[in-house]
Amino acid sequence: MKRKKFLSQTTLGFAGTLISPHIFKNQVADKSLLSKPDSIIPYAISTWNVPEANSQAGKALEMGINALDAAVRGVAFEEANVKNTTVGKGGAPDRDGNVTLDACVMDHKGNCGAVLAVKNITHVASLAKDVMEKTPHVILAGEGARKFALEQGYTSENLLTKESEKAWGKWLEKGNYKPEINIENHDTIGMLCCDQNGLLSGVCTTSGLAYKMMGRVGDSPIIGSGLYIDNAIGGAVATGLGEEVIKTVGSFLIVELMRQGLTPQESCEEAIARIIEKQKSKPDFQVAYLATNKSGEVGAYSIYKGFTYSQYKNSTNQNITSKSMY
Ligand code: SD4
Repeated sequence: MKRKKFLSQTTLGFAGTLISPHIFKNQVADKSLLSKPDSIIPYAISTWNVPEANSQAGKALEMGINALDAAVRGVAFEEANVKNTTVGKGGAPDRDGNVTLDACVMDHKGNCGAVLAVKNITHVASLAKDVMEKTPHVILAGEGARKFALEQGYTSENLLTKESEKAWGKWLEKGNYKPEINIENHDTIGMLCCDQNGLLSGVCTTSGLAYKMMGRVGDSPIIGSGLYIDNAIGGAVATGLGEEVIKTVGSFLIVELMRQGLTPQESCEEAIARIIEKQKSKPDFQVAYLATNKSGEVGAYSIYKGFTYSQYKNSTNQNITSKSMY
């Protein structure tokens, strides 16, 4: 659907919400979205080319593991992969040399958990799940999250590898900080899983932007920004410059657009358009979205080309190139 046409159509919808909060509820009452199809093919999709992580999640789903556990299991592979400098152990440090990790999870019931700026703990997605399941809270940050992890039996580790320390030392020679358009193979992992019961859950895990200011937290652990799930509708995840995702509450926006009837692809494109329309000139940053709906359709879109996503379905993992605005 063309953006102009979409906007004119939804104006009525937005006005409608003010008068009647039930207007979208009625749209969700579309039986095809709510009823359980006869045969459900489980699938896992992840931002970037992460074949091992995505396949591990996909295989877990095929074994009958639920969507949330499968996603946490899948991303754990990259969290432990020291060659991946954007997630988990081996993640790039902040400008003061601290590796701090962010993660969140959300399940099909709308339960969620998150940890922000955690030091010394590798498996922060699992820790976010523990926050969700074992505390009365949604978010634990910094030292409190680390302390909780140790109480739960997580191992304290030095997350700064020799390689990332060396790269940080090189960065310090100039110390110029500018978020770079990312066309790497690896980055923040946002993973969405649909299990054999047709239930959706998601996870987002990252070390955030390389050489960020100490204490900086991006979109990845913020429910609604880096990840959002509504099991009646679908789910979305984000990667790229978190500040821009937060300003437009990107993942929540995508799920709400799908609720109004847009496909995952149209919703991702509209969410990117919302970011771009606020820019005075062509942006010098990258943002990418990945989304799925209850029919199993998948959409992906980024500002600049270079974004790919992994999809595991029917025992096959593929790396798929996303469409982009530029
Ligand atoms: C952040 N969104 O901390 C993350 C980083 C990222 O691709 O996804 N980079 O802003």
